[in-house]
This record gives sequence, C-alpha cells and structure tokens, in this order.
Amino acid sequence: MKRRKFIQNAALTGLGLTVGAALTACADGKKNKEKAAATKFTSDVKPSTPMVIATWNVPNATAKAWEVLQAGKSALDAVEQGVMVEEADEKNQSVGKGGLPDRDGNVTLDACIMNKDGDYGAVVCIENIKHPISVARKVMEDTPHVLLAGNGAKQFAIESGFTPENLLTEASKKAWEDWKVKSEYKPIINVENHDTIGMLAIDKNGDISGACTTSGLSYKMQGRVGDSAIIGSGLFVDNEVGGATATGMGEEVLKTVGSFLIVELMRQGKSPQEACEEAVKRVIQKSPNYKDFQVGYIAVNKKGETGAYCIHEWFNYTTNQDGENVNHKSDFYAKGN
Ligand code: SD4
Repeated sequence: MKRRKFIQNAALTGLGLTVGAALTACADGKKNKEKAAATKFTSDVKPSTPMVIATWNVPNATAKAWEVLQAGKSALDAVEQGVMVEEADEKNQSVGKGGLPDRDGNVTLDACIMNKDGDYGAVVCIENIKHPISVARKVMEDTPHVLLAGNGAKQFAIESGFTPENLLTEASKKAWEDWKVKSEYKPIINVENHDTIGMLAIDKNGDISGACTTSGLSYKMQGRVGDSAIIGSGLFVDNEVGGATATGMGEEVLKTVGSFLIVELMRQGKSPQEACEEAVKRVIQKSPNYKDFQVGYIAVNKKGETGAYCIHEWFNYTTNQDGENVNHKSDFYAKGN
C-alpha cells in the first residue's frame, strides 16, 4: 500500500488517532533600533513566574512539573519529570507503559527533549523501556548523537541502567485483539481525554525547555515513527523566543514542520496564539482531507504568554502557574467547515 494511501486509510478506518536574537544591548544607531522594534522577543524578557503548559488534561503531570520548578530546579528537569507521570500511567494508552501497540502487537515509543541551549535528544521506535523521555535526555547529555532508533536505543537504555519490561498491559492487549477482530472503524477524533503529552516549561531564570513523548498512532505499521520525537515537528524550543509542541496526526505535523514553524512565527512577532493558528492553517492548506484527522498545537513565548489551536474541537491543554492547574479548551478551525 502506498504511504499516502495507508495514512488516509488509517484516518478513515479509525486506526487510532490516539492519535531574536537578543537585542537588548543594541545601542548603536538607527539600524539596530529598527531591528529592535521589529523583534518582539528579547532574551532578557522574563515571565512574572515560572510556568508549565502541556497538551491534554494532565493535571498530575503539570503539578509534578510545577513542584520541580518550585524546588528551584530547571525547566529541563521539570518537563522530564512532568511527562514521566504520564509515561508511568498505565491508564493513558497513548504514552509509555500501557500504550496501544502497532498492528503486530509491539508497543513502540517515541520521545524527545530539548533544553535552553538548543540541545536535543530523542529515541524513536524504542521498546520495553517505560521512560523513553529519560533515555532521550541521556542521548542528549551522554552521547555525541541526537537520535537513537529501535534496538540501538533500547540497548543504550539498558547500558545506561534502565530495566527492560513488558509495556503491553492487559487492557491494551485486549484493545488490540478487539481491533484485530473488527477491522472497520469510523473516524475517531480525540475521543480520549488525553493523548500524546507535549510539555513546555519556564523556570525561575526565565529559561525554557520542552519534552514530548508518545506511543504514536495506535495499530500503526511496524516501524512507523510520528512527529513527536522529531525535532521541529513534535517539539521545538528556542530559548530566545519560546517553544511549541504538537499532538495529533504526526504525518501532517511532519510535512509542515509545525513546531519549528510556530517558533519562527513568534520570532517574527506573532503571538503564540497567532502562530499556532497559522501552523494549523498551513496543515489545512496542504491537506484537503483535514476533516479526517486532528492536529493540535500549544506554544509559549519568552514572556510566558501561551497559545493553542487545533483542527477539530475537543483538544485541550493544561497550564500550571503559581501551583494552580487550569485545563483550557483549545480554539479550533473546523467550525462548520
Ligand atoms: C504521532 N503525534 O505519533 C503522535 C500521536 C498523537 O494524538 O499525538 N496522537 O503521530
């Protein structure tokens, strides 16, 4: 089956869519003044307080990240420990342990992390490791590489002290077996109350980091990798500007390099909200079949302003600032479209 056809079928059959530069010191002349006026975000702008934002209704994850920030730790520690809550939650069938498997029953996970210096680490298609986000961080910090895949990623994890375990829970096994029996589904767009987790945090120094972790499209082809762990697509952070992360049909996010696009739009002066809207519209322009899949983005800028936008209703996200978790409903494109 041709790739495009498979993706289209995946959506139609309901295969799980579980699914600045710093210009502060510019003192010399008109040219720099003009540049400063055109550049909204400068590296010395600090949000009033640390904050966390994450895709979906994940109060335990954002509360954990907040707790880490409150302890004076970095945004990097906060996003890692925050998303680990979802990776460990077996009831979340889109992330970590308990994630829904591929067509052949293998739970394969993708995760990536990005720090304030623009360093990135990722693992894709890793099996038997409950916390791929922590392996991604180790790839970033302990290897000369940025991305490890499949068995190599698993071997690296084991050598780094991670214990391999079975990630296919009884509930996910049963869901897979049911899927194998019926083979016809209607499109299911975000019926779950949460999904892939992408998280962005700003710490007390005003530094931004991000993390994204998923079991990907459920019942996917073996070896399929989505957007979540691919830099610029599922996640992007530029500490001088802001960060963005994605959820939904990874193929569409990958084709438009959505998170990088949002950060670059913010660099050019758009608000996080405007930038998310533009990135969703880019997906829609390129994919006439947008009604069959969901894509959602969240973003934060250096000032701590946030934005979110998606194609279809029901995408939501959680923020935590001052220790208070708030779940927000995202605005969406497909209002009667
Ligand atoms: C992927 N973007 O693998 C992920 C899945 C997801 O909501 O986010 N589902 O394509």
